[in-house]
Amino acid sequence: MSRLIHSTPRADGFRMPAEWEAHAGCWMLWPQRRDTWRNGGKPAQLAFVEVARQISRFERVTMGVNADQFENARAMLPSTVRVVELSSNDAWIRDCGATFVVNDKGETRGIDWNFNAWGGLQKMMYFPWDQDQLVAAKMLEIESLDRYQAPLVMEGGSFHVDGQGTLLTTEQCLLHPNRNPDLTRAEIEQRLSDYLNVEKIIWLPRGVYEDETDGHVDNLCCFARPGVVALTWTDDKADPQYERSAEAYDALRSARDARDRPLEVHKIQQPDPMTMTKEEAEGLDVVDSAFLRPAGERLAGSYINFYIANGAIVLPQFNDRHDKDAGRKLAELFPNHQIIGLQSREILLGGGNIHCITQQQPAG
Ligand code: KQY
Repeated sequence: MSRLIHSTPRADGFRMPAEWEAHAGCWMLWPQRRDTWRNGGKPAQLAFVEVARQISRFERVTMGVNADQFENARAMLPSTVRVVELSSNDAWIRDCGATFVVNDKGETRGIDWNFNAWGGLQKMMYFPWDQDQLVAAKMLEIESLDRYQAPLVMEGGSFHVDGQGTLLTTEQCLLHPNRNPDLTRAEIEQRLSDYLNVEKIIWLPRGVYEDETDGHVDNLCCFARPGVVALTWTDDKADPQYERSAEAYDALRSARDARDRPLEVHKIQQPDPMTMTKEEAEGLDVVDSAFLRPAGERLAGSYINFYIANGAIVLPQFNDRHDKDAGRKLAELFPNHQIIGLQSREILLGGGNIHCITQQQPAG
């Protein structure tokens, strides 16, 4: 049974743990929409299977699947992955799924954000998103965990926390008029603080160039531990990402966290600019009610979009000259984690990466 709780996590003594704190497991959703995933979804399904397989070596993985894909997903996924029927419109559980919070007694609850598919009808990523909106509540029903309904249009990829009271986000996303046009910055901060139990919000101006989420922070930078941040970077001043990373770097270096620590910032060189090929674009179904992805469009590739499992980092790789360097840098930042690089271009073609298709459930 999952009860709807009418107070806030902060009032009840719950907080969102950092991603590196112990997990009970990881949630994913199965990719199948033919306007997001090329060639009927098959290449993306193979990529998701590999992500699930690798994470399931370290923690339990649950894959939510629409009824018509249950048999296919069950057959493609290893038996170590739990497959449950859980309807969705697409496969971005970081964004539409529950965000988990814990208290000192080891209890876990979930936050159900108001999901509008990254900008509602203004963005028109796809329509409808009614099943995505139910994903968080269904996850919590399956786990018998109580649920907070947060009065904020937002996605899980639009913030990162250090588990010690600090939150990172971008102005480009959370202050975008297609999310919460009637709320002031101060009101948004209050809600973040009430629901995630944070004291300090560090606002970065913009996210990654051409990121269709309006600049999710989870593609730009993340905490590696309290006081330490990894940031996607390029030294190429002619690249539109340069300005964005440079302004984020300045904002991070001049900020202090909730415990008044300055932040150490590690630059992770981005992959060379990538674009969608003609063949890839032609593999997508054209649907009136969905975002069009034309050939030649820049893909928002970044190594920052990795998932921290219990004892492992599952890291995007792009067949790029920077792949190995990203792995080395992350191994330095996470000396107690095994680094597992996975080719993730098929996930990137859908508009996100490994962090966007996963959601950790803390051990509580
Ligand atoms: O980056 C993410 N968190 C999700 C990207 C979703 C894009 C929708 N096509």
